[in-house]
Amino acid sequence: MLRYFTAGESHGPALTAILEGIPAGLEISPEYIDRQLARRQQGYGRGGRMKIERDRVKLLSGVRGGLTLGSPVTLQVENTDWVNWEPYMSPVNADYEPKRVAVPRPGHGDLVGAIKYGHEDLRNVLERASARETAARVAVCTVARKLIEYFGMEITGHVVQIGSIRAEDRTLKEIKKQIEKSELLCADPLAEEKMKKEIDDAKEKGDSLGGIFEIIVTNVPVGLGSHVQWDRKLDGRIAWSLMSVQAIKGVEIGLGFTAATLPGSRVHDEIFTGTNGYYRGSNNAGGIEAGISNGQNIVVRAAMKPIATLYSPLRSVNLRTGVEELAAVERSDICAVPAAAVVGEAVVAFEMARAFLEKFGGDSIAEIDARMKIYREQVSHV
Ligand code: EPS
Repeated sequence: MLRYFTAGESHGPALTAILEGIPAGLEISPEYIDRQLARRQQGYGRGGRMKIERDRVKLLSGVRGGLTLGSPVTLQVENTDWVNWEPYMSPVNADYEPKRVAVPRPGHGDLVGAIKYGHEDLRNVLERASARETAARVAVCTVARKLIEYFGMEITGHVVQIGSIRAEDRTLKEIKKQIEKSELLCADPLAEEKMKKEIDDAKEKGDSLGGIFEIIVTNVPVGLGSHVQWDRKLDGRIAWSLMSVQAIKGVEIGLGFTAATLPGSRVHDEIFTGTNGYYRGSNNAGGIEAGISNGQNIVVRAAMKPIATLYSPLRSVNLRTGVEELAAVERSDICAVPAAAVVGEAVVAFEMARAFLEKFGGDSIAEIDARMKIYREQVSHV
């Protein structure tokens, strides 16, 4: 079973992740993971923290000489900002007062977390609720990404909407080419200019912006996930993994919500047969039917709400005095949708790897290679 945990506070010494169940013999390097960490830090609209950090992973266990051992992989990303926070965040002697947060930000975990865990200082919640945690997730899920890439799958994320600006549809080839040079991971340069303008306007007003990103997984084998039990359905698992990313409020697969507005004749992907076996005339299902990958590209979109920290804060209540006040202002981003798209790629890659290992699992890459070969022969005629 492939699983991971992350740990670490936003202004603590480091973020740590432990990955278990990755087979032996997978090639992995810190540089490969760092590329994804760097992508997560980018994006027009990011805040001051990204100028401080230069996220890099340290591999502390489970990898020897560039190859996984089959034992748990420990990954660590140090917080450069820790030097500025040690007096207030130290596990031993922490001075709470100078950094105390008493007025919860609507939309952040501040209030609910404080009620649930009995904290008086909201910092005890926000430090872990922070999207800084996604640096650990990108690091750990990138090992899983390497696994699915080894077996031929490829994953692409791109931004399709920011605020009210929607990008025009593009082919996957165009998307891959355009996002290389985009500050917003957006394949439509005209829309990108408008998106930047909308981010600038939000910044000026002390506001924040959300948006939508899309993840596409190509070269997916038929048969990942299963219809036989609710928690084995691949679409459900992908949706869960994306919804677990900070600020994600909606997920749709294939046509998604649009499918609800159309008759069945315009939704379902008709089946044809040709020299290479079965094929479809469309991909409205987004590559998954009955919770099982059908061999088409997996296409999934996630909606991110605007970041909860507003520089022109919303109304709230001071939990110490009980008096209504404006919410606390923590340093933050104006818009982090491109970063969320990179996190989305990572968590979807993890879920694909998990489903892949359930089907073809073995303790080593060589063992899985052999199983894949048999399966490919078995389904080659369909
Ligand atoms: C983030 C680091 C955080 C925030 C952001 C994401 O750093 P700091 O709190 O020191 O500015 O920039 O987190 C949030 C937007 C949030 O609401 O928690 C990161 O590394 O991605």
